[in-house]
Amino acid sequence: MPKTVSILASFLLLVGVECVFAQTITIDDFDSQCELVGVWADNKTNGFSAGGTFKNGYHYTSVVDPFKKTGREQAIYTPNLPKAGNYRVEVTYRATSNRSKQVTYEVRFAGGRKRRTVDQSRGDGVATAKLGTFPFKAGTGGSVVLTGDGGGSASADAARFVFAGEAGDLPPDGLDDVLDGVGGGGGGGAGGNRLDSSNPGSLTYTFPADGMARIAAKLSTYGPARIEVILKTAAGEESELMSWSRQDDMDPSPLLFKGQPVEESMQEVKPGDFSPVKVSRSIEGKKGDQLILTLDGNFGDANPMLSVKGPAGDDANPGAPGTGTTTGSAGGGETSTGTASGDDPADASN
Ligand SMILES: [Ca+2]
Repeated sequence: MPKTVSILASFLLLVGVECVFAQTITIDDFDSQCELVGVWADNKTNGFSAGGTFKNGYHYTSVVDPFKKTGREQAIYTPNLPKAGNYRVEVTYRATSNRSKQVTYEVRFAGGRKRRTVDQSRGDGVATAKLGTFPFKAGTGGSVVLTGDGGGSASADAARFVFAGEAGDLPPDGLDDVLDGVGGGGGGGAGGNRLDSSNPGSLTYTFPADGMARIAAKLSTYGPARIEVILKTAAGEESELMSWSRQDDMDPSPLLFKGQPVEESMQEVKPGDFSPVKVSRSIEGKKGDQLILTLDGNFGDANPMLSVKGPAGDDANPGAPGTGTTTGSAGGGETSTGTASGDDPADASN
């Protein structure tokens, strides 16, 4: 008997542990953890089809009275995460052809922020945008913020946070990702292979063997500033790989990589309003070749960065697991997978 009880107790303990921690936390637009800022309409008010959305409903910003949007609408999803770790973040919305092509989602995670622009006009019915996998602390410190633009309608349905492993087991950098505003706190500035506003200047990275190194750059600044990366071969030949100069936060000048402008390094958030975006590039080198990185200028409160990571197995920035190591989902953040569900023609008026 005692043995049976013991086994039963163990079983219940196991089941109990499993039940305590939900792998996926979903916040609906009608939940209290989703704060809607500005003027929002919902499908129920106007009798539109829910289009397969979570909990049978969604909100949207309308271009007509009486729910006409102000242009400053936001939906802020704040999960109460039971456990620290990496979470895959996805959002759903009701896609229709009259939606905005530029709905911004900003993921605020432990150590940084990442922004993605989603075209909500693609697809028809409920659609999902995968924003990537990010480290979060337990609790309510992280969030996803949807911001509509001044043009078309934006739609808000659910945000999902799917547990994807312990923090520290971050997947390797897989994409040229779009990372916004990694704060000094997450910078791990002690690493010798990262420059930022608290640690500007120059550093030299030497290839320990033939292989690839990965350089990430983002030139956020409020005053004149520059980034420069030079490859110096073991034979002493120098070539400029990256250069980026901006006069201030209004300067739209893009990063030059091997002399060519990298358009994606500056994102036009709104017409005439540009924002720098983190860009990563892989560089091939031979043993003994050097990369000379320089970041300097008058940044003000901005958080520029320039870093280099060595080949696999030679993480050039040990001890700073949060440093820019965010990875977009393999499908890319801007993929929206619309499912063809019964469209509501009346929706076209919102
Ligand atoms: Ca919903």
